[in-house]
Amino acid sequence: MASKPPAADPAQDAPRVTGPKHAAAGLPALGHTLRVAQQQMGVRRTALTLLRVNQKDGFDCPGCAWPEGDKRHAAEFCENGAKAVAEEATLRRVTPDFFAAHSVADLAGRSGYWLGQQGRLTRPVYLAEGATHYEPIGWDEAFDVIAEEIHALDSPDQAVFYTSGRTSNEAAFLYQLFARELGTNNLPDCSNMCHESSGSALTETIGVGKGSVSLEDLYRSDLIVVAGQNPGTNHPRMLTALEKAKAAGARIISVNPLPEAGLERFKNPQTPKGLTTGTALTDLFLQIRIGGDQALFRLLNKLVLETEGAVDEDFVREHTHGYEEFAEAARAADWERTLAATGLTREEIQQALDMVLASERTVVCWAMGLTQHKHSVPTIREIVNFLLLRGNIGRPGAGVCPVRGHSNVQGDRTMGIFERPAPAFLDALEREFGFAPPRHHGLDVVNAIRAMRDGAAKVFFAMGGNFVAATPDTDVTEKAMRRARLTVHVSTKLNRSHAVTGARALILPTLGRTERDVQASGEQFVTVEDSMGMVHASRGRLEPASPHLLSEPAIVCRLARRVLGPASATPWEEFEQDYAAVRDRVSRVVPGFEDFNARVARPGGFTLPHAPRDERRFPTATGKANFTAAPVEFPEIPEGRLLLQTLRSHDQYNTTIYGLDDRYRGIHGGRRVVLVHPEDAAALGITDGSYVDLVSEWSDGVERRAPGFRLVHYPTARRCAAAYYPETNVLVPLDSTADVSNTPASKSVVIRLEQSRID
Ligand SMILES: Nc1nc2c(c(=O)[nH]1)N[C@H]1C(S)=C(S)[C@@H](COP(=O)(O)OP(=O)(O)OC[C@H]3O[C@@H](n4cnc5c(=O)[nH]c(N)nc54)[C@H](O)[C@@H]3O)O[C@H]1N2
Ligand SMILES: Nc1nc2c(c(=O)[nH]1)N[C@H]1C(S)=C(S)[C@@H](COP(=O)(O)OP(=O)(O)OC[C@H]3O[C@@H](n4cnc5c(=O)[nH]c(N)nc54)[C@H](O)[C@@H]3O)O[C@H]1N2
Ligand SMILES: [Mo]
Repeated sequence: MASKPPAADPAQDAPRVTGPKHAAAGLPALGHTLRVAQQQMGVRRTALTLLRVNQKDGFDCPGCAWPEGDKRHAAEFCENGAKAVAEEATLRRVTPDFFAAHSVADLAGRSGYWLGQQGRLTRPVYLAEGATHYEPIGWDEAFDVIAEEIHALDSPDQAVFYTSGRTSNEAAFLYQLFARELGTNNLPDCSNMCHESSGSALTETIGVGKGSVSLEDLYRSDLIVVAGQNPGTNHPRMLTALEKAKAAGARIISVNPLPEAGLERFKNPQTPKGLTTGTALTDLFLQIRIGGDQALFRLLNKLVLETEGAVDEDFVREHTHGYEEFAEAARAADWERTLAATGLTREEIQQALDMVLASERTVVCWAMGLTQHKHSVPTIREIVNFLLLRGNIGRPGAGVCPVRGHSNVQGDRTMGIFERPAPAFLDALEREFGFAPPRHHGLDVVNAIRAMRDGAAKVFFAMGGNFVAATPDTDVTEKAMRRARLTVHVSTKLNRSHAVTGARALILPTLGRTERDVQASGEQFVTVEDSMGMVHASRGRLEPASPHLLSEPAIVCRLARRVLGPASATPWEEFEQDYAAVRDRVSRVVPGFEDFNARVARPGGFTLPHAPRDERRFPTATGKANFTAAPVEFPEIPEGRLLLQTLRSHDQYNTTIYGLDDRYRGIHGGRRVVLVHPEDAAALGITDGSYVDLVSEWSDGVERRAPGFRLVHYPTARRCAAAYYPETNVLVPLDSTADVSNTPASKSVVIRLEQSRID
């Protein structure tokens, strides 16, 4: 059956489809970068700004958390980093006139793309109770509004303090300090939706919830497995590292339901070869069914166990715990069940095994393709089993590499942005600041939504991000948000969360990474931590988008002074004036930051300690690296249904939409597409180019529907489908989360397709 686009197509999309590409980057990417950047920033600003990205005296790219090498190129940025910079350094401005012209209801009817295109926020604005429009407000008055609502709460636990992962270490440290002095651990963050599953699995098994490899380790490895990650779009600089690793002899297995162009072939624009053929990256592509990874690694583990001499017995004996129980579970792994779970063939798994056995030094990299399923935590634990078996942790060229998303999401967690802080961290805070921090756990993202939905949380404060668009179950979440007494967003750009408000609302505009930050003691810098535990300084040089902006640290300090009043012994004023004073405190509270100010002054910064990597010491409950033996799970896909993953296009940064193309997947001019295997589409009786509604099926029986998606034939794994987030978040049930980590299972959504109604 064929159908036309529905009349009320929500995004007015008209996607054109040209089919997937087989290589990423190269000259087209460079041209694209400059065009996008110049549209936002003009030619001169583009040149000045892009040359400072990721330089030792420049600012940290607000794109992803991939680290920089020690030797920097003049152009140490990628196409998508440049887009992130352009988005922030744009010359477009949202002024008070804009808010006078557009009511909140009007803003709520606009697309995320349109909102983002309006430019940088320039003034604090306030939506009074019952008002239809935001109006300018002074900073002091804005803090008065917040203080009034917080003081009216029955308990500090009725307030929620969200963080997105761009916030600097300094701002994050101050922010958690403020929340805890107030008396709550309600510090949900984007990590709850992102790598929480990795953190949960790694903390339990190796004792540190972070990756254990450096760039050097990648270059020294024999085998790199890239599972559930699309670096060509989301971590483009990683392709340079993979290329270098290959040149040094590494082989690459990619495990993905989609053939991602960047992993197939990389055309590095900074090398002569890159301008012609480029480098083939993947040696073996395992086109896995969504959610089949735990089964795959379990079977590989069985096969390793059955191979004479393949297990690193010395390592296992000396450094691990739980081997026998794990080995028993692994030996029971079943070929037929694994083939069903993965959709792979015996030959493919055998080939993978041969590569695993041939490797002395193996790294496994992963991202959202592994973390956003019900069984994500046991899946990542199984990867740890896989590495432990052959002694691949704490050895050069080997280890775990969860590739983090937001540029400082890892640092924010290190600074204490966590709803379940470790007692040792709270003890250190207590010693340093002389107050008793709350010990009971706070709300994560999903529980914060539940609390707002149920009226148990009444003040929502966001340090960056776009909460209503990034979180699952859009209808539920938006209703929850509207029940709040007050919603506050510290933001650089306009987004949907500003249009879905509590009874009262504030937008507090802030400096971005690219901008100069001058406080009473002079010009400041901030610090960030990348995905590999490197901490370094970031200095913006551009004039701020408006003279009315405050930095994130300044906002927290003023808010804390106003809300906590003289009862707080913390020198908030001093912290605002001089961020070095904040770093002095961090150096006494957070292990690994001793002598912070001196060490971060060195070009390139310093690396945080990581006991498993540095000394094969595993700070777990058993004092060893823990093997685990969870039952193998994989999603069941009912007859006539598909399993949907919600992912990123090449033209977006999470909920920020840069444009309507997904160049490497051959989608142009629209985002409402659903990628389906041609044979699955045929079996469902739906032709390429038809318009369908995606209807999510979940045990609560509630109908969740995303209307008007153009079906695109695509070589994805069978019975799987893919569509972009955030348009599809409406389909992800709030209660569908990963066990243990409570991360929304946004890569495992059971859907049916219904032909769209034509009005
Ligand atoms: N340009 C750009 N850069 C970004 C971002 C952005 O939006 N735009 N976002 C940043 C953030 S916050 C993050 S967390 C990262 C996200 O980086 P990614 O994790 O690369 O992001 P996704 O687009 O969600 O892609 C998920 C990948 O996993 C695959 N996958 C899905 N399900 C499965 C599965 O069950 N098994 C396996 N093996 N693979 C699966 C998908 O096909 C896809 O290739 O990127 C960061 N960098
Ligand atoms: N269905 C589905 N849902 C997902 C995902 C998925 O794969 N599928 N991925 C999840 C993941 S991995 C993540 S990390 C979350 C992302 O969730 P968030 O981090 O909440 O969302 P972003 O879209 O990154 O936030 C963008 C907004 O941040 C603000 N901003 C940008 N820079 C700054 C800054 O320097 N300071 C301040 N204060 N504000 C700034 C801008 O106003 C911008 O509109 O989404 C999650 N949601
Ligand atoms: Mo993320």
